[in-house]
Amino acid sequence: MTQFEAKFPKNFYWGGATAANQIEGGFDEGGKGLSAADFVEYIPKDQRTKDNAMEITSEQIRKALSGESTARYPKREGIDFYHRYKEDIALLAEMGFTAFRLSIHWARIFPNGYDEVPNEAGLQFYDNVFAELKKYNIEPIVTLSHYETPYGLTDKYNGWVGREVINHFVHYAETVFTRYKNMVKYWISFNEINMITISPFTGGGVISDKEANSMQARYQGLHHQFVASALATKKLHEIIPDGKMGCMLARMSHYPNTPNPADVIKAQKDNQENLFFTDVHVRGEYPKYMDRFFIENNIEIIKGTGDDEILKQHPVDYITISYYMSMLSSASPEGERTEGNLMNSLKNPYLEASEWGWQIDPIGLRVVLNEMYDRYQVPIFMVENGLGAYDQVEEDGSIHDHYRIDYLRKHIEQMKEAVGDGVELMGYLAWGPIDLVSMSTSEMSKRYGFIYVDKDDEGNGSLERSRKDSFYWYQKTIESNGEAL
Ligand code: BGP
Repeated sequence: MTQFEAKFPKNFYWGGATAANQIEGGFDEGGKGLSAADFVEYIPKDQRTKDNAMEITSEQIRKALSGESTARYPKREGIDFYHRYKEDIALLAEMGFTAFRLSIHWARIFPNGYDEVPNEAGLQFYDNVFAELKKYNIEPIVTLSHYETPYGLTDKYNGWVGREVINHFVHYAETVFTRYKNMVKYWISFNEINMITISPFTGGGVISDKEANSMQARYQGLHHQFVASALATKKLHEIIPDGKMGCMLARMSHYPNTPNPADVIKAQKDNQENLFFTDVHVRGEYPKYMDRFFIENNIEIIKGTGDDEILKQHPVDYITISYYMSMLSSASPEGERTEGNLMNSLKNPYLEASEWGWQIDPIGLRVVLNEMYDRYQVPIFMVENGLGAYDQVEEDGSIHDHYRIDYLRKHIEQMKEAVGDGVELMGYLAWGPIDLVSMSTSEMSKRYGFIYVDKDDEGNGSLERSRKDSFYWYQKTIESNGEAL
């Protein structure tokens, strides 16, 4: 047997990924309007489980707007990237980043979402950020909406269930493509587009208790996002000829809990329901297997004239995914479940879990990359992967996050194997390269960063940045193009 050694390609992008609402702060500065993301912190902790999937009620929204309920943790200043972006980008450059994923806060550009004229101060902020990245030759990978539906669109249309939101999104996309056409080549339409079907307010600014049939609202809103993404792709190719549009899926890979065929078909169905999103984005049409799902869930997608043609004519140029864990599918309701936040699944006896119950499966990443590349034959960009963990700051200020290094090393090793298996992989962006506000907990203690930020769950702290052990490890990983792990 010939020894085969997999290697990352020379032009492989290395970096990290963030989201405006989780790093910027500048909550109401520079003309920014309210965003759905600004309300997530008002969702009580006990509502943050897979069953409730972080639903927020119209009453909770009313109390948040009236000031009756104070935020659990003010995301108002995030980690203050809005004022510290130069210092932060210099730290990313010190690690050797060649790419950095961020989102444009839609409500900075169109404060209500439906405004005609863009907010110049908002546009100027991202001019400055992209110029800073360019100084260090760091390629921006820009998400148009990272759970950041402007609240004005919720107020006016109940978010993405309103078909009018398509035009407002396309107007926003056209505005930023035009403004940043010489600065940004790689774009992503919606972060984890599957989220609107799991948590409609987070994923699409939709308040479920305002809709008669929540499942109908979720998948109708999703349809509008599919059409909006395809129309934005059309605009992108017109405005930035070498611009690339990616879709983004939280890949929730499922294994059958046992070899029992009943578990196997359940896993196949669970995987189809997840790959459905990339099927539409890449193949440009709804897959047949979803017809049954829609009938069983009383969903009837109302399409506009020409929607099918738009989807078919404007597929994405590349696929991006987040991958954190794998899950199990079982035909029977029994079985020990993990205690994790959001994605509590059956416990896989072969896997360790993070402190938040997310089951750590590096080989699963190789499985996912192989299956998706084989299914679609378009380049794939890993735009989120990482370990949320409690970090301990030692007396001397050092942070020995060997557990994070171990998690990342194992996933990078498997990615390399996937490249060896023939997968066209564009790059790897670790989630949260600098500690930021957790999406599902709205807290700081679930830390992902190579860079520590002095801020706790109550919002206390100096915001001072410091390098963890993983900072230096990742620096070497990048320098060696993934050889020195
Ligand atoms: C993904 C989101 C990111 C990020 C990540 C980690 O779903 O795209 O925004 O938050 O999850 O999740 P959490 O912050 O809840 O640990």
